[in-house]
Amino acid sequence: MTRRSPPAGQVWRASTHTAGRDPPYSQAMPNYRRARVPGGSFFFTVVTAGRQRVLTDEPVRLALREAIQGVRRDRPFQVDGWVLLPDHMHAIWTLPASDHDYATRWRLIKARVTRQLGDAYRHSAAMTPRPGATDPGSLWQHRYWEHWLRDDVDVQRHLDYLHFNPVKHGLVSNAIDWPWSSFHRFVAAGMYPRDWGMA
Ligand code: NI
Repeated sequence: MTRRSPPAGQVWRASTHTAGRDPPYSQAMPNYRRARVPGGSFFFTVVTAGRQRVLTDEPVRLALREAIQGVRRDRPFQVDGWVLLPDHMHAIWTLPASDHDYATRWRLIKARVTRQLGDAYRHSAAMTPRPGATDPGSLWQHRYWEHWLRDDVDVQRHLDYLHFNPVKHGLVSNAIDWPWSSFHRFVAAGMYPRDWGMA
């Protein structure tokens, strides 16, 4: 089963910005095929407050995983790809048909993570208080970037971008060497060769 596009004429929120430029390499694209729910797919970039490099800390990773699981129970969505970098993350989600409320999902996920980490991170510079706010602030930048993926080719292009990201940011020289990435799941499924995405 291949991915279906949203119904003709359906209006999705236009993207404000995307980091999805063509990756700087010319290897063959993997064959991206999987069962997909018939909703819209989106690419996201979410950044920590003050670009603090805390996202790959174990407590943050665990809080994030728990938050996603918790939010998905009430508001399902499919995670197609994910990469955690120290100060930001990229994700590709597919939402159920006729549901494009990713904004609520992200708001809940971000709030859960911030709340969960309160004790550990509350007094750290990682949480930037909002001006005039009485709460301890958020672990996250308020704004994030989203981009609707119009078809399989677009999804695949953004998966490549996402999986190449640790190399792009100079953290590793091979995609396979970055532990916090859905790349490993794709390699296991035979969708990328192990040596894909070398600097
Ligand atoms: Ni990035």
